[in-house]
Amino acid sequence: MRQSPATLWLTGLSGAGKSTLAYALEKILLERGHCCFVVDGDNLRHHLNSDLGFSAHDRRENIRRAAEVAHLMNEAGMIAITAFISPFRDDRAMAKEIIGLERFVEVHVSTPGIVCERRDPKGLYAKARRGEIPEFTGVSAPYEAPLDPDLEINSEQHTIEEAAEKLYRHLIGLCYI
Ligand code: GGZ
Repeated sequence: MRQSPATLWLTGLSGAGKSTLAYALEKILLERGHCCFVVDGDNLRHHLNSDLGFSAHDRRENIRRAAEVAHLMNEAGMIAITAFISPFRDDRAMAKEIIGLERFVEVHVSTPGIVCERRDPKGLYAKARRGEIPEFTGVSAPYEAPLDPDLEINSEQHTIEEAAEKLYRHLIGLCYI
């Protein structure tokens, strides 16, 4: 199947639906014969990046390593789908440089904070509000939304299948697949 490598960089708050969307898109791509791989923040933090915390410095290193992994995937010809909060514009700009301007597609999963907090699937927002998790994005640490993302998806306004299909069509529109 013809494809050119790209990295779909999903950024958004905890609970915005980044990972769910990433795996839904992976499923579509695999079913349609494309070669792809999900690089997930929660996952990487249990393994490759288990030495890192959530200070601005550690988040930057987290993003740097994630971008290097995505770059390797792209070099191997795969489409990479990353799911990281990646809250700082500068860090996302660094990721774009590592991956390459022509391969980097920034997707803002823009589910509002209030919705993410209401969902709170792991109870992390509640813990953060009680002061049990320091520097929690959206509560006690900043999230800098992209100013000009390639694509914006609010998981409140679409089903996951619709949102994944929208990403798939976007890849077609950009001639990656
Ligand atoms: C934000 C945190 C924090 C703090 C733990 N701030 O929704 P989750 O739970 O399953 O995924 C989140 C994950 C964020 O990791 P990232 O690698 O994406 O973060 S970053 O890009 O900012 O480096 C969340 C959990 O870790 N988590 N503590 N303080 N999210």
